[in-house]
Amino acid sequence: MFTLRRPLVRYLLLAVTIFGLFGLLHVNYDSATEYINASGRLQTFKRRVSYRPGDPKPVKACFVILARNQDWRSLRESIKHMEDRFNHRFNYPYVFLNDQPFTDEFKNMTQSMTLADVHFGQIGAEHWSYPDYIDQNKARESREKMHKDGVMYGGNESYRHMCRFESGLFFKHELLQQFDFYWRLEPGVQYLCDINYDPFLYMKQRNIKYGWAIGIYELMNTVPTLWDSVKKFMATHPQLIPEHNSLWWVSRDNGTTYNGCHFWSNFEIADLTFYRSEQYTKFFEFLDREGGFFYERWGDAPVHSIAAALFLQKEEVHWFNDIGYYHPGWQHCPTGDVWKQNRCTCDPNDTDKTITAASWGKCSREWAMLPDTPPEYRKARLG
Ligand SMILES: Nc1nc2c(ncn2[C@@H]2O[C@H](COP(=O)(O)OP(=O)(O)OP(=O)(O)O)[C@@H](O)[C@H]2O)c(=O)[nH]1
Ligand SMILES: *[C@@H]1O[C@H](CO)[C@@H](O)[C@H](O)[C@H]1NC(C)=O
Ligand SMILES: *[C@@H]1O[C@H](CO)[C@@H](O)[C@H](O)[C@H]1NC(C)=O
Ligand SMILES: *[C@@H]1O[C@H](CO)[C@@H](O)[C@H](O)[C@H]1NC(C)=O
Ligand SMILES: *[C@@H]1O[C@H](CO)[C@@H](O)[C@H](O)[C@H]1NC(C)=O
Ligand SMILES: *[C@@H]1O[C@H](CO)[C@@H](O)[C@H](O)[C@H]1NC(C)=O
Ligand SMILES: [Mg+2]
Repeated sequence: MFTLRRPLVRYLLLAVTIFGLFGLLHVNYDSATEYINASGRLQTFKRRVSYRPGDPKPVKACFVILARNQDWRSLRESIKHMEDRFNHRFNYPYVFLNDQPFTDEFKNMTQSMTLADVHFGQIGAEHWSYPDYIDQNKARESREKMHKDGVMYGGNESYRHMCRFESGLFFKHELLQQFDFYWRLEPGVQYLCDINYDPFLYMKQRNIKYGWAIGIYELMNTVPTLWDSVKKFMATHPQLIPEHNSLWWVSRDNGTTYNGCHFWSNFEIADLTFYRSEQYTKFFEFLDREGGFFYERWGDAPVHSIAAALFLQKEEVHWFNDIGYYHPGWQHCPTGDVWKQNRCTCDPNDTDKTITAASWGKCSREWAMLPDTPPEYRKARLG
């Protein structure tokens, strides 16, 4: 009798201990779900209560960080902001990518900033090198000329591989295959307001493919012939372009010229099915063949943005107007009740920093003027 009960007691104790540990973790994270609301009162965040190890996430999503080993210091700043303002409640994993192997120092110094899962991946040479049809002498000469002409990053070779990778290749990395959505994070950025809900879920539920915070003009001397190539693509692939798209935002003359507007892709939340689509794949392959990633200095921001304008309807693109965000150069800062409620620390009236308060923010402001898609043409389920 006695010998029979003993193991049972042991198992019970073990079970109680394990559940107790989970319970402790649960309580710890739970306490972080309180926030000060607009009336200055402590309120409990009710949407997603807390994280426990092993909990399924509502969306298969991650942060993607392209970085060099020496970037760990400024990345700690970015991750700290992301965790404090958002991710300590949601624990979405981080995927770090690099064309070089990550050092132990980089891994330690970034991993220790979050409780979420982290993955470190190296980019294969085939995604960070010259396609065989690129004339590397011509590419070098054009870098020298652009450098002489004072084009920003005009003489920079690695910057071009970075832009090409971010334009059409990052989502092909093996580590990203398990994810449906991603949020791009860069070194040295700041999140300036609390984010009390899940932007991934917000997008998924509304069939939104692309989310942005800052819209801005491009330096046109980095993309002198990009629009010529886009026009060639439009002419040769009309079947890929829906009738009611967002073209107006990037071209006010029905496709004749590019006005330079683009979403500043250092902040970007996207449904990866957009990038993995036949439309986007053909678009990137076409542009890659045109050579402008190397003979000019095409950025991933105008490439993503023009694709969104061509292939997506207004309702499939979302301005996260409520997310306060700073990348060196500019910030987006919400106003009014959102500013108060989300405990923003930025100044929306600072015309030197806040994009919508400055003349360079015309692109952001004009997004609201883009006509709604007529209901009978809408692809998006709004809800
Ligand atoms: N692994 C790797 N990452 C890079 C390289 N160049 C840039 N990156 C990353 O690519 C992203 C964009 O590069 P940035 O240097 O931030 O370019 P930018 O945002 O246009 O310009 P600034 O932030 O103003 O310098 C960042 O996440 C960088 O860490 C590179 O050569 N190798
Ligand atoms: C703030 O929270 C209190 C409870 O702590 C609640 O009574 C009040 O309605 C909330 N105010 C707003 C604006 O949400
Ligand atoms: C990184 O962390 C590991 C494990 O904790 C440790 O052994 C190693 O010395 C650390 N390396 C650096 C460069 O910090
Ligand atoms: C190239 O651009 C990167 C930014 O992506 C910068 O950190 C680096 O110093 C530049 N290199 C040169 C040689 O200008
Ligand atoms: C815009 O351009 C398209 C294709 O070039 C053409 O079919 C359409 O009629 C034009 N619309 C207007 C308003 O000019
Ligand atoms: C910005 O300016 C407006 C108009 O002057 C003012 O009402 C508002 O309080 C200011 N916002 C902040 C956060 O300072
Ligand atoms: Mg940057």
